[in-house]
Amino acid sequence: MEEKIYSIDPVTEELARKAEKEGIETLWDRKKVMKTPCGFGEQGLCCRICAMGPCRISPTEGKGAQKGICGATADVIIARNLARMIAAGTATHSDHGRDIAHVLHMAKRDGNYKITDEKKLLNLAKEWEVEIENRDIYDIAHEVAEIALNEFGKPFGTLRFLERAPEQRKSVWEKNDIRTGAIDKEIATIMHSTHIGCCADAKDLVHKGMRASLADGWGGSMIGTEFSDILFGVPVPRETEANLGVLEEDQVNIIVHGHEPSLSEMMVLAAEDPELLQLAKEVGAKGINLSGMCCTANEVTMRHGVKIAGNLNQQELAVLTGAVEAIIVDVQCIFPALAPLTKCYHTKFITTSPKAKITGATHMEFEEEKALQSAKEIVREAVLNFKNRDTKKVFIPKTKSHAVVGYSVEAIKSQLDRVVNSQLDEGGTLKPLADCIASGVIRGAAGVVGCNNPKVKHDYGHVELMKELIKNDVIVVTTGCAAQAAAKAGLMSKEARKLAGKGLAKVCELVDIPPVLHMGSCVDISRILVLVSELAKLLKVDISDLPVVGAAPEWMSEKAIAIGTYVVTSGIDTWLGVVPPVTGSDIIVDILTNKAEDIVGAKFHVEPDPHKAAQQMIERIEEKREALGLAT
Ligand code: SF4
Ligand code: MSK
Repeated sequence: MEEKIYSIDPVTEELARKAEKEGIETLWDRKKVMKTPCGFGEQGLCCRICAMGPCRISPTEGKGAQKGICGATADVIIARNLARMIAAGTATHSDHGRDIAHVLHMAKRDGNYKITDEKKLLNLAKEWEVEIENRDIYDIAHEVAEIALNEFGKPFGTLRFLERAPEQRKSVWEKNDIRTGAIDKEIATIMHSTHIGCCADAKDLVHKGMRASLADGWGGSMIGTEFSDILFGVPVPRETEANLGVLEEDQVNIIVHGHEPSLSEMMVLAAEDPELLQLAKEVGAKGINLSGMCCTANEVTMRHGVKIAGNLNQQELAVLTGAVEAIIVDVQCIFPALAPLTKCYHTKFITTSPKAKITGATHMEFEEEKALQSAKEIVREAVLNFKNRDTKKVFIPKTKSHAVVGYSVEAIKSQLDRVVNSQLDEGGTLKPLADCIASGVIRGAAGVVGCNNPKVKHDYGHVELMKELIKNDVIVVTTGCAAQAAAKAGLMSKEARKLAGKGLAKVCELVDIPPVLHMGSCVDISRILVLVSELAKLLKVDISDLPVVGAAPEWMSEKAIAIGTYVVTSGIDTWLGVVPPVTGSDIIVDILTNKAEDIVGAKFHVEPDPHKAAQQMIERIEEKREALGLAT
């Protein structure tokens, strides 16, 4: 049989082989059946916004349909599609943020959800001018939560978190009318403007997309991150392991998959419940082994060291091990394919969110009012399923990697304090990092984020790009499935310092960090925004002046489009490894990859080869250094 190479990850390859042997289909098989993707769709040239269509525009100028039935041009159709993708991504992250704000609003001293980080709450209360003197901490929390919830629908004003950006950036937004208002309003405006017969100006639609994207990064995502830290703790460096080798043959294996920590935090507690551990023993298991997948894994590994089972493309492979008693999901990035697949094994596929019911799954609604009890009921199901495991089908690959995770901005600062000269510097700032960048010991920083996509060899884009960057003294911060690729490839271990250039390796040794820093889940890209804002303020420049770049080498989701857009709109050049569906419009391509720079000081670059992308990113970093007059 012809050997297909899907991944650079040996575990993924081993399990893909098992799937082939057992006649089980995976995403790679379905991709193959898809054959050549639709050329119209690939270039963004189809519109099905109204029932006069669908309309598709010929990619050849002067030949075939050049306009939709309503007269919309290719530029307008592509701009509308792009704006809708941004709106969908923004809605998804922001609804996550809203849910977490609701959880803070219901937190109470004797409840399941409590305040873990009072300091972070009080800092935010001060930032938002909430009275804190002589008040119960829970009253303060509820008021702060209510203010956050109003950010979604307030009739007037701009988003509060935009104030965290440096003054120069705020002026750019002000000048270009990109200071975003209420989160829901920005999303609704895009849905309105892209309706048949409304906005038909491609440039203006991209502008609307840029403004809405800020409602993601500086709105819903930032609320998600801040409030999760307040509720569940600010991440600090901790050890973990990554890849499907974290599954245990003699334990009940439970995988939490999805995004919101309100569920996964309770699952962590439930998996430690003495009664359920006893039950596990009674069914013949040595314990309960909880691990995570996709961004839920990032949330619980950053705060508890829960092991990372894998990233997006590995969700089916987890079931294929035959050793998973239950895969528990909430929202986003969950393949519906898990429903038929789990029927081939004993694995229970349990959905928990009213927002993401999946035909063929068992739905056990997670009720936040009785969160721990709900979580325990779900874990009990998994434990009782252990006896149904078919040992003949079990194959757990041995490979797993060691990683250090948990680099919140606060954690990075406290690591940097190790090199602070107490007579010269105050601690608790990013100044040592700014100094290292200014002196050229570290040339710059890159945020490498985003998904897996079967158009790219699994993890190849992430890992090769990161390796090339650190080799050239560019420190890498990462989130999402990219972070998990790095963890599996060993780039988050201290040994990875030997892959770094001399300057970066020295800094990593002094500060005791790996060269690739795990900053969390996709919503935690807001941590990167806070980090670059503080760096820019320290160096007294705009974010767009910093020798800082971004990349999403294997992106696939609408969320990733929203992220890329807010990163560019925040002033950071962003490299995409997968071509977005906009190439049918020269005008849109020109705005995104060229003119955006005149507006927001940054633009998109598209480069599928990670080595070439790394070189381009390094050149960009060097250009920015030169413009700032930093050491060559
Ligand atoms: Fe066709 Fe215009 Fe309707 Fe789109 S909105 S489907 S281009 S008629
Ligand atoms: S989980 S959005 S595949 S990073 Fe956030 Fe991974 Fe992309 Fe989902």
